[in-house]
Amino acid sequence: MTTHPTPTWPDEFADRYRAAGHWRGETFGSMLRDRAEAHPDRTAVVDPAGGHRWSYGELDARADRLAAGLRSRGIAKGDRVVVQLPNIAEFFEVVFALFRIGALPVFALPAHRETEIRYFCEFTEAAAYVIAGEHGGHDYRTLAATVRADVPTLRHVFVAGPDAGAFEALSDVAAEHPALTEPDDGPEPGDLAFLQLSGGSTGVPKLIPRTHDDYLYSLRGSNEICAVDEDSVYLCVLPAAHNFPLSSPGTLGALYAGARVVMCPQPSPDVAFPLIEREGVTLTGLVPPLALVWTEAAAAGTPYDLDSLDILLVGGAKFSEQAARRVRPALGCALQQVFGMAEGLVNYTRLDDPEETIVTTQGRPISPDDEIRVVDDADEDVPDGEPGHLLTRGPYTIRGYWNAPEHNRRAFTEDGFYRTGDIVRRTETGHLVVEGRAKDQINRGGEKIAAEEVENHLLAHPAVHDANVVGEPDPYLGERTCAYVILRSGAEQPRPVAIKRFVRDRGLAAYKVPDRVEFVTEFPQTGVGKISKKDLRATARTDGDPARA
Ligand code: OOB
Repeated sequence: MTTHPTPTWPDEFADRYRAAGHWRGETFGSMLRDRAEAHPDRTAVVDPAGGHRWSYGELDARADRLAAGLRSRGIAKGDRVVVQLPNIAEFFEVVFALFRIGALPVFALPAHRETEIRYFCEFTEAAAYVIAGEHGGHDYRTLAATVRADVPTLRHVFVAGPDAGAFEALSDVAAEHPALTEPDDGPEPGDLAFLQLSGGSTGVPKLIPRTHDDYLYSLRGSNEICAVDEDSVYLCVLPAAHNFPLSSPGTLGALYAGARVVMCPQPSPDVAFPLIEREGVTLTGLVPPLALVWTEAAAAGTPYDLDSLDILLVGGAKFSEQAARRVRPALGCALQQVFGMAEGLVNYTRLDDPEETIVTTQGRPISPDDEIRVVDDADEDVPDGEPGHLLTRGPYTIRGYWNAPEHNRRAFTEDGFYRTGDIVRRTETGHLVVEGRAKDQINRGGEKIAAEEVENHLLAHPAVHDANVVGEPDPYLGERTCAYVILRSGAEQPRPVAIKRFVRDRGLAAYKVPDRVEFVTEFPQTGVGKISKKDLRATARTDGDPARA
């Protein structure tokens, strides 16, 4: 496979971002070392499921030992390593070890299955895959065995936790080797630190190359906006690898500040509320459906003391104004809306914004150097207050996806603005209100689903002639998926559940399996004869909502 050079910031921009003090020449490796030297005994990570409580000194030493072990297994600077771990302490041991040697974590989610993992491993020519043996009733070792047999570059599978099966336990990799205290050829601040996943709107997810310099700047900015300092305690409720809990301000923001991270093994109030009380959690981040559940649980009365909680961040999908208004009365904490994307740009409502702004907007950018354009279909700027496509460019927004030159020509303007695919309106205070989406994606309670990816799987079914996947409103998730399917002539109509099972059995993450399958004989068309997803969505709305049917 040819690997194309990773698009990066032109020199004039890089110089400007350095001169402004945004990029400070730090790496994640040096950041952890500095914190560990400054306060070795402070608690860095609490993992209630694994019974771990690691200080900064211990996390730093573990990262060193594992880095040395990984090197001895041939993992080198620039190598890609697919990391698929649940919310456990080892997540940080692994990613900081990789950061230290300059190998790039590829951040898979625990929900991903064979199809996604195989693709990440193949496409990035990954050298290793890191898993937790079993988690949430799923055996990742079985998946690893299949993928390893098929992907020749994949030399290692490392397993966090007690039973590595046929593979090597992380603890064995780390134990045998003297610590790698002074990596001589570690990464430079401008080098790539990791590859994040895009929510995507195409057949396969795109990979997002983030550098040490750019990501650390977004952490510093986020910490300032969310008032994170060394006394903060961040509860990681969402899957740790996702950009929101990772960096907004997230676990890495907390570690940057020398604060404490508590890994929440499950997002339900039953599990999270006692942890908030026990650890004195001060802030956390949730997607809207979970924020609703927490608000309801707290409003109904909880035996746990949630007094320590200062801030609830809600983002990943649109949070309705009504729901936003209920947060403070129920949970007794401030709300910050976050509208971010793994590609870069993150907007927050500010703690001192008026209540109306906090409940009706999705915030404003982190940086004065985040450039925002709101444009019409011809890329002409629209006036403030009018909806348009959001384009953005700035000190922590990528200039292109990893190894995707053709897609990059569509996803970025010639002068380097990222086409977010979001429809927004800018208020006169510079806050953004998300009005909708132009990209062919479903946002299922914060989990992004590229319609085309699911359509391709549906098309593989022998009875399916054509398929279109659209979002329809859901009171809890915001949106759920509906697959409209035209059968081949003469094919017997399968049961919807059989179609769903077919998609699941193709090894896809469960959240991508359509919530509803409708059989139709034709798709609505636009004036020029293209399929009109807009009209399909309108159908979905009426079908899906009994009140309107
Ligand atoms: C976050 O990142 P991604 O990469 O999973 O998804 C980005 C997309 C945005 O382009 C937008 O379509 C949607 O998710 N989105 C929102 C939103 N926050 C994200 N739509 C409406 N309202 C919001 N508050 O989702 C992400 C990354 C960092 C921080 C927070 C979220």
